[in-house]
Amino acid sequence: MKTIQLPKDSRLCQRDFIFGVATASFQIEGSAESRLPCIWDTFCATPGKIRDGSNGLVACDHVNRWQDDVQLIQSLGVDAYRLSISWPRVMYQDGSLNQAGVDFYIQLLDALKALKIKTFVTLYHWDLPQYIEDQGGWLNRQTAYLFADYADKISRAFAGRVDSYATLNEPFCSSYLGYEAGIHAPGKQQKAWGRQAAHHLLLAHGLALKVLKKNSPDSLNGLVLNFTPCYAQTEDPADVAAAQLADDYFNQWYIKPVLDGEYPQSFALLNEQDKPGIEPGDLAIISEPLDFLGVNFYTRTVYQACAEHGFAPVDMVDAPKTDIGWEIYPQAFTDLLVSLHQQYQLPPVYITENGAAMDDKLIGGVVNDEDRLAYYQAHLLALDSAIRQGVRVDGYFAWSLMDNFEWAEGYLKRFGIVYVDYVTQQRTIKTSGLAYRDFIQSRRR
Ligand code: GCO
Repeated sequence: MKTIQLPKDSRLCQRDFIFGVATASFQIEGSAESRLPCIWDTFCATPGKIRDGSNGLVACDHVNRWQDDVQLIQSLGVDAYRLSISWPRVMYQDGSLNQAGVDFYIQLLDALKALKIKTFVTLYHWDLPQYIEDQGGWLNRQTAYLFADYADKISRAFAGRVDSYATLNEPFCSSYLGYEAGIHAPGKQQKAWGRQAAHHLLLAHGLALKVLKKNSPDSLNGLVLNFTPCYAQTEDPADVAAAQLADDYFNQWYIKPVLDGEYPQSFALLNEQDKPGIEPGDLAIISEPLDFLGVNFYTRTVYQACAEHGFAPVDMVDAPKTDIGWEIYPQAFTDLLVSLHQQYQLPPVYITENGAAMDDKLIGGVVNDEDRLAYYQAHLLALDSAIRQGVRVDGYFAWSLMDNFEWAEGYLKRFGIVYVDYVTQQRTIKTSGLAYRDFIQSRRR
């Protein structure tokens, strides 16, 4: 069966539940010559950082092909499209707007609106202007204020064309992967830097959210966080404690300041030199109430106790995995949403990313990605289960509309429900994309 099946009484079968597809600027746009350099251009140009040595200079050539891509989005029958704005494409170093860059997005937003496709815009999906990184990037508190200024100017320029704004996509990735683990741009590698970047990103979110509520009161304004639920390898209290510590450090660190106005208690376990600089009033700014919370989910991680670091990930060698090596464990999707619902006063939730990298092959013009379709089937059922347990979820976006630049993996990992031939730029809807389309349209009968 090459279809998606859900119980007829599922919330996901209701017409007002929003289904969409998602992308991000650096991953699809190309046309680097018409924007300022960003930290990912610098990272790609650093030997050894990107697995296939690629970059985002062309990517999916979306800036030149946006009209065809809008038709592709429409052909999938989705209710909404999630995109991100390239900060270096719309602003110059002096803080003035790059009108050509702004006009690119205005024409895109207008075209989507004309087709009655809702627009979910993320203002920061990791492509920090390099000139800001040169001034310290997210280690510099001033960057939070530069971000708020960008949010102010771009939301006024878009003037009511946007149905939803998210300030940031996944501050965990920007801070931990970019400043602590060193595997994402800008490739810095110190615990203190990761925690300080996280704080300044959360501060940037709070400052920008207040501006968006003022400039765009009719749009849903919020934040997108990724969660990788942490499970204990055994019921041994040491393993359970390890999983809880990891959950604090990788997940709760970002949501608790935003929803509760405080860091997790494990903040106190940080060495003094690793604690971020926090100024009076910061947590009040960060916890500006959200209209919605975007949740990105892919997989889980299992942990065991570890004397040196407090927790150590366990490789689930026999578990089913995607092509990027992430365990396929849909129960964690249900568990995550139910646990967030139990821990916090959640605003309405949108699943802003869910999907899988698979080893796709284009054969005779067809990509028969039944493995990805099975992933979507299992995770939509898992989402249905969480909703039946009381979690309010109003929408779901497949990551991704099309294969694209997968950060440190370059173009080696394909997440799209549409296949991209990077030589010809030909788009081909995969079996999973056809099934996603057919399911979405079946709700309209
Ligand atoms: C993320 C990013 C996406 C990734 C996707 C697959 O969640 O990491 O938002 O840009 O491409 O998640 O890793």
